[in-house]
Amino acid sequence: MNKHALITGITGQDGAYLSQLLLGKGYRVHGILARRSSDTLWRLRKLGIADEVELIDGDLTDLSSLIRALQTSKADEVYNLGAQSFVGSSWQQPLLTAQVDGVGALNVLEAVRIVNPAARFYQASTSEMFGLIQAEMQDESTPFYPRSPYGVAKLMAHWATVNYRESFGLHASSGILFNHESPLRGIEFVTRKVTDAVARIKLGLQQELRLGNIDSKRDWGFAGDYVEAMWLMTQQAEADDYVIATGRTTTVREMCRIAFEHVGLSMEDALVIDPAFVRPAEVDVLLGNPAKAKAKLGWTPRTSLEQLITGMVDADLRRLQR
Ligand code: NAP
Ligand code: G4F
Repeated sequence: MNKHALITGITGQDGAYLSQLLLGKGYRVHGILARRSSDTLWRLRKLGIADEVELIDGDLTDLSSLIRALQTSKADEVYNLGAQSFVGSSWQQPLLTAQVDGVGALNVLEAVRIVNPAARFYQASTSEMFGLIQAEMQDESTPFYPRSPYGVAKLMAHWATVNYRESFGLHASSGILFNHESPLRGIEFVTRKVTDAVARIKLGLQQELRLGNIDSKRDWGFAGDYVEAMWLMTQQAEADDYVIATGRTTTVREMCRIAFEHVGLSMEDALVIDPAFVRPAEVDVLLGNPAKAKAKLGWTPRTSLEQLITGMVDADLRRLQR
C-alpha cells in the first residue's frame, strides 16, 4: 500500500523538492493550495510534477480546511512547511506572520490530533530561533533568542510541536533547519537575489546590485539535501528535534563574491550598499552543528556552497537567455 503524505507549503521551494522526493519513494502526495491570484505552481512545473501531486484548497489560518484536508488525503505523514517565510517582511506584517507561522502550526497539530493522531508530523522550524546566538555553534541544546517577528512566531510553533509530542504522544518532530537554497528559491532571499542579479549583469540587463548588511554570516546548504532530512525524521521510531546544517558559515559578502567570480565579473564594480535592505534587528551569525542528525538519521549535506551558488547562477543565466 502506498503511503499518503500531506504537505502544507507544497508550492514553496521545500514543498516542491519534498514532493519530488516522496513521489520517487512511491507516496501519494497531497498538498494544501492556498489560493492566490498569481501562478504559484511554477516550482512544481519546473520539477515536472505538477500533475502528479493532488492539491486541496486550504489555508493555515483556517482550521476547518486543515481538518478536511487531513480527512480527504488520509495522510500518514504531515509536513508543515507553509509559512510567511521572509524574515524581512515579518516586521511589516507581524500579525499575519504570527497567525500563519505560529497559530497556523498549532492548527495543523490540532487537525492531526482530531482526525488521525497516529499520523506522523514534521514542523519546519528554523535557525532564526537562535537569533542572537547563545553559543558559537548552535545545536539542539542551544537556548533560543529570536530577533524577528518571524523568529518569535516560529518559536511558538516549535514549542507547540514539542508540547503535542509530550502531551498527546503525537509522533511530532521539529527540524531546526539552517538556510537552504536552490534555483527554486524565492527571488527576495539574498542568495537568489544575488544569483539573479549576477546573471542579469552578465547579460547586460542590469547594472548594479543593491544589498543591505553584507557582513552577516549564514550556514547555507542545498534544499534538495535538506528535504531528505525531513523525511528521515518522520521514519524514526521516536519523534525528536534535529539541527540540519552544513557546519560552515560564510558572509553574505563572500557568497556574493563566489557568484560574481563564477561569471568573471568584479563584485566591487556592481555592488551598492543600500540602507533600505538593512533590518531593524539582525541575526549576525548562524553556524549549525548537525552531529545529532548525522549520528541518528545518517544524514549529511552533499552540496558545497560553491556548487550551490555557481549552480544557481547557471540556472538563472539559462532562464534569462531563454
Ligand atoms: P517558501 O518558498 O516561502 O514557501 C512557503 C510556502 O508556504 C508556499 O507554498 C506558500 O504558498 C505557503 N503559504 C504561505 N502562507 C500560507 C497560508 N496562509 N496557508 C497555507 N500556505 C501558505 O518557503 P521554503 O523556503 O520552502 O521554506 C519552507 C518552510 O521551512 C517554511 O516554513 C520556512 O519558514 C521554513 N524554513 C525555511 C528555511 C530556508 O532556508 N528555506 C530554513 C528554515 C526553515 P504560496 O506559494 O501560495 O505563497
Ligand atoms: O536570505 P535572507 O533573507 O535569509 P534569512 O533572513 O537568513 O532567512 C532565511 O533563512 C531562515 C533560516 O535561518 C529561514 F527560517 C527563513 O525562512 C529564510 O529562509 O537573508 C540572509 C542575510 C540576512 O542577514 C540579511 O540581512 O542576508 C542579509 N541581506 C543583506 N542584504 C539581505 C540583503 N537579505 C535579503 N533578503 N535581501 C538583501 O538585499
